[in-house]
Amino acid sequence: MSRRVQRQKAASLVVVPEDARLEFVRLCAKKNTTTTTTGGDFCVEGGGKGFEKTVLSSQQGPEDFRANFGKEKEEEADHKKDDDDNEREQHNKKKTWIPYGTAGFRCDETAMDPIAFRCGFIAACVAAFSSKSRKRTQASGVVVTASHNHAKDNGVKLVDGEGNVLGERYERACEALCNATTAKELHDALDAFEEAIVEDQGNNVAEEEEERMTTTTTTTSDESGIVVAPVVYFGRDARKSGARLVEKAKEGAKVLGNNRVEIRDRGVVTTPMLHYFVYAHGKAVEEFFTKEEGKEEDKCVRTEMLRKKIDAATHEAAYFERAAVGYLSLIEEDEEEKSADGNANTTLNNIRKNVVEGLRANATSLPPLHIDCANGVGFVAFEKLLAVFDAIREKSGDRRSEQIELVLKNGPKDGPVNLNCGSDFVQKNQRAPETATCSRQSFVNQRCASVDGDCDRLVYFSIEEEENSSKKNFLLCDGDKLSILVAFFLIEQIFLAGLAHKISLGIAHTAYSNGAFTKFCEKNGVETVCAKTGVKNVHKAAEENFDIGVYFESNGHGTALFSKKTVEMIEKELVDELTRMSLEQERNRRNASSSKSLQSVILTTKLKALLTLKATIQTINPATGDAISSVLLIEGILRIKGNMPFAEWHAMYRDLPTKQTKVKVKDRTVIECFDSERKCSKPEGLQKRIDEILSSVSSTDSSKRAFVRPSGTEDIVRVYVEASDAETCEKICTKVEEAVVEFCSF
Ligand code: NG1
Ligand code: ZN
Repeated sequence: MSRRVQRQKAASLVVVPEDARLEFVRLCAKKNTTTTTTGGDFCVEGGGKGFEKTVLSSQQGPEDFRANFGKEKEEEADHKKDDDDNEREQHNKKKTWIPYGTAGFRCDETAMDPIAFRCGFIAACVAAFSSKSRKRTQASGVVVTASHNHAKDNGVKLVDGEGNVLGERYERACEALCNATTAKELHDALDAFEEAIVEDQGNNVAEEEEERMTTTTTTTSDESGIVVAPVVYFGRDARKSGARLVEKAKEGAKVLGNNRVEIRDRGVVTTPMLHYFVYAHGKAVEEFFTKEEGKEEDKCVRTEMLRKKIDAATHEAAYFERAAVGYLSLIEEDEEEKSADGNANTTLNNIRKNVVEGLRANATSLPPLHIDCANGVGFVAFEKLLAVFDAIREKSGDRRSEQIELVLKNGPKDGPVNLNCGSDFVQKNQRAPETATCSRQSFVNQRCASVDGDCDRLVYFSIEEEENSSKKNFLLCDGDKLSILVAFFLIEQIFLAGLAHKISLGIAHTAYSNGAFTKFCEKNGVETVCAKTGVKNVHKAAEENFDIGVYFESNGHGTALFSKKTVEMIEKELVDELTRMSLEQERNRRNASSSKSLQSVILTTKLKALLTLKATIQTINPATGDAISSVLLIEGILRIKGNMPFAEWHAMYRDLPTKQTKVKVKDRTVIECFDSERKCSKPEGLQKRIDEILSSVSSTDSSKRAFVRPSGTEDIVRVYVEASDAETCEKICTKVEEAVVEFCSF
């Protein structure tokens, strides 16, 4: 049966129009040996060029890369088509396969063009077809970035209609699509991709049905006749190859046809900003229909209104304003608190102090925060944020924005992205950045933070120089400590808001979290769940397990997720509380009572906590972990905690010494893991060896642990060790590295 007949038979699975499908396959199959010239040109015979090539090309130029690539093909041609050949073919394919890794596709930038082209097409299809629902977003996103990787790499992260990372449902199909080397493989991969879309549509429709049962609105976009084309948002970090790859991706999207999808290129932006635009697009559409905006107008006027609304919501000004205003509301001081210290305030403060064993603070003011921006896009974005604060101050005279002083260091002009700087460097090496324009010394005795190349990770650090000595102590507040600070703060606010019994709050983390962190959470009654590495996994764990799920990977990638139900509950409580308070005030006035009752003080505490929770929600990027919004949230919390000094935050618990290294092996995928990647099942014998190493080195150390896993973003195996002293860590690490080399060399 021909493919066309098969497709017609399974008509319900036909999603991508036949004309676009054929054009896409034609462009992918167009032979061209270069990967850096036009659109979707792709050497079908060659297939994708993955990490094997990455290693070659990161040491050699693209020309050598192509020369080697050609050589491989010649060698292949010399072999007969026998069983050995087949095996070899499989092996070669595996070698050049670019996996859908921990965060999308990533490899040497010279090999990214065909991937970018195909991802553009994928994103266009997701925007156009993955949703049938009126309130759904009909948008998607493509971010060209390789995050913390070195400057020679680049990659693509795909964003779904809700502003999240494109779901697991699509991963295998995307991987097959981006690695297909023949027309048949492309068609098969497209079929699988269509199946994923149909599954998605089914889910969306079911969800909408459920929602319809519980709401009274009946208008649909079909009934209103308003049609706004689906949009794909494009953005890139500050890498040189970014502009070229965005163009490739846009070409891929255009294959679907201008009438089916619109393209909006947002230029150089952080990854979380692009996620936010897609999220905000969806929210704008949802709000427009739910509130029946412009109901009395005709269809054309309403269409224009919707377009404008989407445009305003998805511009960077909207993103920065939301975060800045959120921060200013967060640090808003209670007018009463600032004024007299009458009975009411004393009682209020006592309640604040005593109700939970909260975080103490004793500093008088917070020194400026020096931010290492990894020579990346974060620098540009933070500059824009500061400009928004300036504008607010100028326009409204709001001096609260002076309460954030950021000293920006290491921008895109200061050197190659992530080279000896950035959060990955700082966290993994436990040392301050050192770049051509910014010495390590310039961070000494300062309050410091570091973000990564695409500005979705954040760690805080400080280097204290001992008086009369050249000895410097490096102190790191990594993702674990960000989680603790945020979670404890929110627990306190929920308690003060009287919602502790209604809202579950916990922390999701990965195997890389320090043992001291998990112990500290346990001791303080904070629930935790361990998920597989990668923000998509931790995000899911946080979402599934808690009403408010705080998550940060140890490398500082994370956020706090508030479920829809929780946000609604907080908003409703706030309205109720304001109503109760005005009634109370009215009663007080009538009773001509000059001093407030204890009851009204408790109400004030509750109201303040609810307002703080609302401001927190606004400060946080609702779509994904975001270093900019995390800086604002942390700075806000530290200020609310009475300008908590870094050392006090750092001293909440003492990290166990750890060691993280990378081992280069022939094929890292031979390692398979389980138990949230804390153990490995393959290659056979490796786990047993790790266990033996652990029990042979320092048998009395009960805190020691070690695990290995293949990286999803680099062509290496990661080794992680922790123990109660650095020397033991070192010993275990060397032995585990040797075991990895031994077990993975065949
Ligand atoms: P891999 O390369 O799979 O370990 C790294 C990080 C992840 C996540 C991704 C995405 C470590 C140990 N791993 O993944 O946590 O951030 O990059 O950027 O930091
Ligand atoms: Zn990143």
